[in-house]
Amino acid sequence: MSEPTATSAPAVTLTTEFTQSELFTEIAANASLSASFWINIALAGLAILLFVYMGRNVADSRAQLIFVATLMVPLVSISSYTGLVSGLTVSVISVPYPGGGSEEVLIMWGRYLTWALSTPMILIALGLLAGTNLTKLFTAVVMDIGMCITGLAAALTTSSLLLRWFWYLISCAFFVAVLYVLLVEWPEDARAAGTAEIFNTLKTLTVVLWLGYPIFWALGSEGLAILTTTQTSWAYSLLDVGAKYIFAFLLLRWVVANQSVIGSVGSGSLGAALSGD
Ligand code: RET
Repeated sequence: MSEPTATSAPAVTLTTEFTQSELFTEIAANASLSASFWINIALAGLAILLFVYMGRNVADSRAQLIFVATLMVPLVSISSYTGLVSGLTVSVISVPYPGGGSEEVLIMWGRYLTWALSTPMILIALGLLAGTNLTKLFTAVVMDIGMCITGLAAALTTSSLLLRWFWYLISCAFFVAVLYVLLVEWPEDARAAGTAEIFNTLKTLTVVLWLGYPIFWALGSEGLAILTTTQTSWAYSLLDVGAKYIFAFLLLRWVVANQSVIGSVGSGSLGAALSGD
């Protein structure tokens, strides 16, 4: 019997009856799939230590809030990837084929669930940086949670191929609302707040990388199956490196160096709420 190689599919035939320990063994046997998880556990761990160190002298309350929100990103990430690597948040499901029939596919549904926690943190940090008001922040966050939960529904629907893609479209509609706030509303707020330069850099990084997620969903094992499960997992893992750790590092480095700017941001309702007046 041949050993599984870095890119090979698991040697055992997948079934929806797999227990958590069988899923764990299956993942561990696929070196490349495991590496796509472990690399993020390691990076998230390093990011947590680095960000706690970087934030040790931050005194301004808005800057502190940006730090806490941003620190939550690797904290959620390390939990998310631990769930995946342990087999807790993955399942084998029977995905329907276009022409009838179905195929057993390993679904990493824990990703979508934990995005519902990590992506709002990214948006809260960006919104605070832009000096947004509560209405726009609320809009971005709830639309984003809607996107993640309906993305989870798309991944888990087995009854009908059409409905899988209908969920996908609903998720995309939520995503459009998030993109609107990021691309239209917050750049204006950031200009008024004097944080336009860093905001625009982070906005571009965020928009470009976030667009990668629905693209890889469509191309990946949960969508058109042009990519294998392992390739899809690597695509998400690499997008995560940029969208979480690089994003967070750039943001926090700027916040530490510009606490006085952050402190003076926020004439909107959120600013008033934060400063307690
Ligand atoms: C899905 C599939 C359905 C359609 C859309 C999606 C978008 C996902 C995005 C995820 C971003 C994740 C990040 C995680 C960091 O922790 C759910 C893939 C629109 C944009 C940045």
